Amino acid sequence: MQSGLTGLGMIPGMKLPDGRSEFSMTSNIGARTTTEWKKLDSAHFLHPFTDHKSLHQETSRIITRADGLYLWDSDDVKILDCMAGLWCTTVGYGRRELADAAAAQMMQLPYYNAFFKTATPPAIELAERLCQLVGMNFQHVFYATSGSEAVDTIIRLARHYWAIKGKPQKKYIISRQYAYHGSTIATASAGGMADMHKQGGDLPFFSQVMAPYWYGHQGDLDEAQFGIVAARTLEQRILELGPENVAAFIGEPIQGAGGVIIPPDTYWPEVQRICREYDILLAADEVICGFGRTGQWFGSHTFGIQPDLMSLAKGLTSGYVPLSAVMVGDRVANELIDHGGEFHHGFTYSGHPVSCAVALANLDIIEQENLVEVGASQGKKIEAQLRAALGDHPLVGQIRTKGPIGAIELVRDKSKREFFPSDAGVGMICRNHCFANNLVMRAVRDTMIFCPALVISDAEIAEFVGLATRAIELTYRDVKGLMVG
Ligand code: PXG
Repeated sequence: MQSGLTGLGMIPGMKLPDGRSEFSMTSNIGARTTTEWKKLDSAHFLHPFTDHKSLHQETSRIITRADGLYLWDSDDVKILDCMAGLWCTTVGYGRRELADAAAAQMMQLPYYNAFFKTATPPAIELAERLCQLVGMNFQHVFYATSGSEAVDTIIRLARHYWAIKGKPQKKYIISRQYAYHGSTIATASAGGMADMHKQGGDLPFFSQVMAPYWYGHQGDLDEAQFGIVAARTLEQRILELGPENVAAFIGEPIQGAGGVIIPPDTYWPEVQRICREYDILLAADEVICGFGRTGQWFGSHTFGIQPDLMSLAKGLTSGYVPLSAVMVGDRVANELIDHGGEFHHGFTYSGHPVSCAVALANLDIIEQENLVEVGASQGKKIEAQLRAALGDHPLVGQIRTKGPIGAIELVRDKSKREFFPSDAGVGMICRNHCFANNLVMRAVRDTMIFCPALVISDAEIAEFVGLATRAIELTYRDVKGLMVG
């Protein structure tokens, strides 16, 4: 057997930023064959969100390297990644600037904590920069490592805030159907995924209301009317639970893992009104929507939301290293600082200096390359080209985008907005065709979703639209028999 390091080779000419020694981080994939990697993977690696028995029968695809929007597998097959990893790689793969920032910080100060009246420059600088970028009434940042930890922090902060205000009974967190807020016990409970509730994510004091999913909701309401109806399910639930028992509403500006549910324009203003009227904190989970994903810096900017709390992760570092943050608005921060006493909460890696240094370099790239504007305009091109190629396709019920994030609804009868029976697995059939054609596009139910890196070029857009069209056409051939007409 090889030791863990035998797969790492040195590439001459690569220098540490201080010039002291050469280094390489390239994995020598030739160290094992694809068959060996797959066998070892099946033997030892329990993947997240996976049916392990069926994966063992199918085996994994082993991804070995990446550049720009492309991945390569262990057989050197090139794959177009239109999911930015898992909604992460805003600036694309292979950005030397981020590797340099990590290496320089590791040599300068690889780790120190922020618990005992200490802090590190990257964490301080990043906090200032995030406050400037988010704007509104945000002047404080709390760091964690994952999106789940950030949302967990929001839950604890919201309850702590009300306890400080003398209302400890205000504990309920309201979210929505199809919401994804993480996979810890609390965040799975906060989310709206029934399968996660069944597997231990069923804590008390959480409640879900309707998602603003106009396309998926049968009925005659137009989008604007439906947005109000969906928002008012929150008001109804607050009244049922009693406003004196509700701490916060949490929502993703656009629900990502739930199927890129883009709410009608009427939705968020009504949610904001309801939260204000009943004195409920409003938390925006921007783990996916942050950093240009919806056409502006943050989803809250895109939809005009003024949240009290905001979670950030993924695009914060483009996923190169783990880091998350909670933006704490003045209303909560002032209470916490002035009257909160000690907040018994934090993580070993809160404000990790290497992660913060990478985040700063990532923000530099986004700013220097105008990626928020670029992403917004590339998103428009994606939508126009998808409409041209697939708008009239009988399987395609709706194409929707907001900046460089979007979805394609696959339906049985587009004239009636009628979906296939869920056991037909049409989305999964399409995802498999994408994968077989070396395109990463995800399926949520029968909704195909995409969120390419903001650096996607015109040629890559054309390639994406071509591959997506091919996969949808192949899916159509498979499922035509189930369709109406
Ligand atoms: N909030 C949102 C909005 C997310 O999308 C989390 C919190 C949790 O982040 P961590 O870092 O703890 O995973 C997420 C994560 C999917 C998928 O299937 C999406 C996520 C994670 C895993 C799978 O689209 N989002």
